[in-house]
Amino acid sequence: MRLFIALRLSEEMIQSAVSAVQKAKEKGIGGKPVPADNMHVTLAFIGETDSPQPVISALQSITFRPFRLSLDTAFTVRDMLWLKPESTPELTQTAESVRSALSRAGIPYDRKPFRPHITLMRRVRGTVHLQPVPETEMTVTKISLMQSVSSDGKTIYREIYSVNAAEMPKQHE
Ligand code: 2AM
Repeated sequence: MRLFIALRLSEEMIQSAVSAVQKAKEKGIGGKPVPADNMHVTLAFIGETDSPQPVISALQSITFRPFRLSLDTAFTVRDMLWLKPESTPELTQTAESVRSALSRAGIPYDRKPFRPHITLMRRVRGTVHLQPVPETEMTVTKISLMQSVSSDGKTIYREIYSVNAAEMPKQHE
């Protein structure tokens, strides 16, 4: 099975992403839009593996607090249109925690440096830089283990496991 670890997006975030695709099209950008249900931020790409169990165990060793994710700009990179979330220490730290947990467990993953993005379109023709994209933010409360399943030329991503953020300590008055 083909696996990756990702942050899934809120409905509102997906709507903003879809409207960025629309804006890019209005600016003459051609290409293949990513279906709204497939939009996500990849934290680590694992690829083909026999069983998800070692990855699930690695994810269970992670602790993280809920954090804010907001959108920044959308732009073309090679033949893709990317939507960039605002780069925050919490986002970088979360990707690092996931990657360290995989390394500790001896699970191979793509070691390319973390460049947070949501792919909006593939096989893009033309270049564009959209700024600002609609101001949208969400609170990340879980990290998802996703399986990529391809059939009939279509790819769908299924969440097969998720780990929730630790609760914030209660404020005492
Ligand atoms: P992309 O959107 O930039 O293509 C599922 O394929 C997810 O894993 C996608 O978000 C994809 O990023 C990401 N990914 C990261 N490294 C990858 C790799 N080496 N091969 C395929 N997908 C990769």
